[in-house]
Amino acid sequence: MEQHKFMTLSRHIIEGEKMHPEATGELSYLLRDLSLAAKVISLEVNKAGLVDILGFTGDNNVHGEQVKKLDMYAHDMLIRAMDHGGHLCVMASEEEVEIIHIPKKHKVGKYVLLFDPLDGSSNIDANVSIGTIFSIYQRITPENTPGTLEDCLQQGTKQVAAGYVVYGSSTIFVYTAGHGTHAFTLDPSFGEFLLSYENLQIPKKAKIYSINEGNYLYWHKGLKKYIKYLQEEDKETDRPYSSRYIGSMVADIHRNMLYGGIFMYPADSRHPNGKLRLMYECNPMAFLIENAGGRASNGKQRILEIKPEKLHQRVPIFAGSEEDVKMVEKFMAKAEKEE
Ligand code: AHM
Ligand code: MG
Repeated sequence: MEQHKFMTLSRHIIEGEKMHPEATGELSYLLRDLSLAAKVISLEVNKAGLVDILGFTGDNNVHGEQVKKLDMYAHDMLIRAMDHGGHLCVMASEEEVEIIHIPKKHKVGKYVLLFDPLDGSSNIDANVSIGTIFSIYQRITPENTPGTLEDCLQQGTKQVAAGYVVYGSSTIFVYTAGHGTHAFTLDPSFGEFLLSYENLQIPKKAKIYSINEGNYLYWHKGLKKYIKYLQEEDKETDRPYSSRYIGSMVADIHRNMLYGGIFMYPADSRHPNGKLRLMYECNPMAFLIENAGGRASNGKQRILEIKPEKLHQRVPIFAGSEEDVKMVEKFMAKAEKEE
């Protein structure tokens, strides 16, 4: 049996930076701090059924949705873990309307951090996997000044690193610093993330589709045709596909990373921009997926090339196995031509 390399997340990050002589090591510190926050959040998520933390805070978040206590816990924990390292100049969270400044008493650095502290939180009560998603950029404003909204509103192609943490049957930290996408599993007994998949490669084509079919009535004509196509029988193209939808983006995308497949949160007649947020969910996932050989688009354009206009902007997303994503794009373009 092949022996796995015994490699911790921190060592992997440091070794990755060593291959780039221009690197200052700061990104390693940032990722290390993020992994610490992930461990603390993971502990709390695992305790959620035991302590009185379930239920609503009663507040609404910036999108008008009810916020659960654990979302706010994760949001606060990330800020506490990240605001004093001296590497960040500004942050933004899906749970806060405005950008988050680094307190004046701390040094500001050259990086920008955007995060969704606990995605899929409507699943907490049912013990379904949820996750943290993050995205890191270099600042574009002058050094040693407070970071601004302009630093946060950068195109996805400018990301220097991105990742997610799945809190599931085990806790898994997946990251890319632009050279492959790697996954690490938390060993709860000694609290280290250990390498479980180096250089994840999403199969070019798979037979799983993932979408909320309850919205069928409101979909684009091309999308309706595409889903029907996936359900037809055809041995040559290995159809019908299987449908798998957890309703927790991190878990759905993580499954795609391992088995391949296509994840979709499209625009529809009720939600012209879809549901998921460009800066906190789609850009980091697109960066991870492309680094694993997959594809992510809004149906017409690469997610990473969308010019951000607003911090909390939503975009449609089709992401996963390259050939599957290309196929849905084709169906939608064809239907548009026919209109
Ligand atoms: P959230 O940020 O409020 O948790 O919402 C995001 C989640 C994603 O994890 C998931 O893909 C999607 O919402 C599911 O939405 P729906 O219930 O409309 O299918
Ligand atoms: Mg979210």
